[in-house]
Amino acid sequence: MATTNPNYDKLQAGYLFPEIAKRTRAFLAANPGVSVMRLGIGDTTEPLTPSVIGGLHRGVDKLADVKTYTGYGAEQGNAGLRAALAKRYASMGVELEDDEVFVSDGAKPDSANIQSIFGANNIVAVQDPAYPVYVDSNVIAGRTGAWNGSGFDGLVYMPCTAANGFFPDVPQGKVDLIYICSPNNPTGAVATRAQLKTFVDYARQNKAVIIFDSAYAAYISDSELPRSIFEIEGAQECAIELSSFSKEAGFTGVRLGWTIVPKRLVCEDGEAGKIHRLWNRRQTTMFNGASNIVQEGGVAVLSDEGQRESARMVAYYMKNAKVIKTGLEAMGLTVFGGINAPYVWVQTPQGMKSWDFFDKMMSEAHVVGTPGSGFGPNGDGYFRLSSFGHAEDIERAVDSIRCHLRIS
Ligand code: PL4
Repeated sequence: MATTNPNYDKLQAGYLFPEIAKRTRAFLAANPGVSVMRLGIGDTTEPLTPSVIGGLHRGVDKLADVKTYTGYGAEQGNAGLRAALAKRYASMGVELEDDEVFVSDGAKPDSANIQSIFGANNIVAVQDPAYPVYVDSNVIAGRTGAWNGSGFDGLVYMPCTAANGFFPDVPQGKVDLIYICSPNNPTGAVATRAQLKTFVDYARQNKAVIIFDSAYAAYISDSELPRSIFEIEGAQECAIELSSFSKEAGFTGVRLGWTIVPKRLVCEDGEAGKIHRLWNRRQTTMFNGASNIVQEGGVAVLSDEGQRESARMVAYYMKNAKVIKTGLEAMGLTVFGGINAPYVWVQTPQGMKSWDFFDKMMSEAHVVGTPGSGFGPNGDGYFRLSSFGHAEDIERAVDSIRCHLRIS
């Protein structure tokens, strides 16, 4: 008799983003003729750049010719793309071997799958609030107890609040896996070198592993801020980095990312090289490689011209972030993020619950955002607005908030 994985029963309601889509559909059904402005999901809207289109075309053309046709590629990614990614890290002062780079179909699947190479009894620490995949994948894997009304038993929540600048202190006790996202989704905070060093020191002392999500690294404009955890000395002994072409180059639908697993990485029962071997084993067993066409697009993103074009795309979205941030601040709202990150983290007025503010924003301003509580207990009382959108739509949404949202 087959049974289901009981850990799924511990998960809360629906996954956050489909839940928002469901509530938006319900609002639209109840309010015929009304249209909403979507600043909820962080999804790119601007077309791929000419270099990338050229790369994708090259990928297609190769498949049209028997001399260049390829079928299954290496599960770890094409050699050219791995080398180009390693070269990018070298330009940040990070020396990696090409085979420490694992190409994937995005940071979301890798951030969900990476936990599978670690022991079932590992204690997991997450920033609170955090991208929900880190928590849910560990709940499904059975590393937590039940939902206790405000969080999962057994999970270590590291509060990220206005008081600590949305970056946590290292855990008091011993934890084994630590998820850090910088630039942060959802708060828009970016960890400094000194802040990351506290975690690298902690992880090395405790033989813990940091899982660092740098999906928004391209949005950092302050040259003092680290774009990779490997810019911190010693991080290759204690960290894995997940990243993505999604937000840097508009690949949310194209699908391409990468994960760096250093060979020097160690943990309690894993000598240097073992974690790298396990991820290689996991990927070769359960993943058949990213699309060969898409990987050509990725190589194009990393070309000099591709990088210039991506920088313009990032600047476009960051201009939107500024419009949101300054518009809401002018209304008297307290707003964080939106400077080196594409998310604006809004404190709800009068301490409203996030979902109540979601309803209010939708019904009064017709703007969809993401309730902070969907990212964890410390997200309650906050609301995330995404700067991914056409500039005119973002301006329309901010105008609507200014004209219609009643905040006093
Ligand atoms: C909606 C910190 C967005 N359905 O595109 P990927 O898989 O390379 O990267 C996904 C990802 C990875 N890491 C972080 C992210 O914030 C994201 C994307 N998050 C958001 O609005 O928070 C899109 C969400 C998508 C999802 O569930 O990821």
